[in-house]
Amino acid sequence: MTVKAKTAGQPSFTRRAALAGAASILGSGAAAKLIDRASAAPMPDDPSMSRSMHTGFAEGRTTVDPAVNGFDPSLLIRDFDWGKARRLAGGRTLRRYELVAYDKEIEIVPGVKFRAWTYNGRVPGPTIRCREGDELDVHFVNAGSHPHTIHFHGIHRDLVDGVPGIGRGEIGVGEEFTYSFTAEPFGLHLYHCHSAPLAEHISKGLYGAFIVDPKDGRPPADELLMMQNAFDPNFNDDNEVYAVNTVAFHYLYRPVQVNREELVRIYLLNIVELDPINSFHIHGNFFHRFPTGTSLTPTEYTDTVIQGQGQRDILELRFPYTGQYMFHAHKTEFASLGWMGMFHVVE
Ligand SMILES: [Cu+2]
Repeated sequence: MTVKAKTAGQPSFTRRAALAGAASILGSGAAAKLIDRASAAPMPDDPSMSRSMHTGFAEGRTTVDPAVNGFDPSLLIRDFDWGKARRLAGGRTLRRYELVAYDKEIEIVPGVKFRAWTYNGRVPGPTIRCREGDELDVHFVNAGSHPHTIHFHGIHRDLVDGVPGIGRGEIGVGEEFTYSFTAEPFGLHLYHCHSAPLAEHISKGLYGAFIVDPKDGRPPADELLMMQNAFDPNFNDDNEVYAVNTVAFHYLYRPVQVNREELVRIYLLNIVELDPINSFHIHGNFFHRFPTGTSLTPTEYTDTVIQGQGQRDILELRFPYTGQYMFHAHKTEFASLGWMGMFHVVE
């Protein structure tokens, strides 16, 4: 079913109702039960699990079938787009990326559809990856229903800033444009549409991560992209569904498998509209925090990080023990509404 504003014969879907439905996950030790169950044997489609989870959502399914959306959060989390690379005279690297904006209905929790605006049919859009000093050509085609842009965070000329009225400005429906600039500074950045109204163009799904590696790279690690996002499927200016990488509770049922003692590097961003802050908390562990990823020296050793909209951090950690470790917003309401996942640490 597609959730809309209250219509005849269709129950209204409000944040309060969603929260009441999902409350059992955090209340009465349900979360602990889930951990016990998961450590016994990961059985993500266990019907008893789905009952506790989806009161108010679709019965009988725990995760969204990746075939429905055409993207799978379990793969997207490790999917980095290095573009098509070519060595230029003088030794620099030119990378070319293809981004196409189009409208697409996606499922954000079983039974809840959302009419998204996407880059390349996925939310978040491709994770654009390059090295400091690379020359980038981002070829953008607007196959959507509204004028859009791509606004990159980073250092570049105003002409390619992707805001209305400056340089090429908005790219009309059916039009295309190539954003060309040098990748700087190194760090973890964002890109998103900057058309007006901005909150709508962002919250509909037009955003992605932009990672600029330092010239000499970072230490080898198992790297994970976590875009904290949220959705307002009934368009009442209040989010009802929260997630990392779009599908609520996805990583609770499909834990992120990592190896004990291997370095894990999390690229963490917050793009949530309509709420002033978001947060990430890990169980049974601490991480080193590199704000915006613009320094190779961490500023903090902690287990919780708070982010405003547009803020991002690189987190590095190793799990000393095998087992199941939750990660979730330490904003309990967001966790209850979908922003919750699990690491499965194996030997
Ligand atoms: Cu847009």
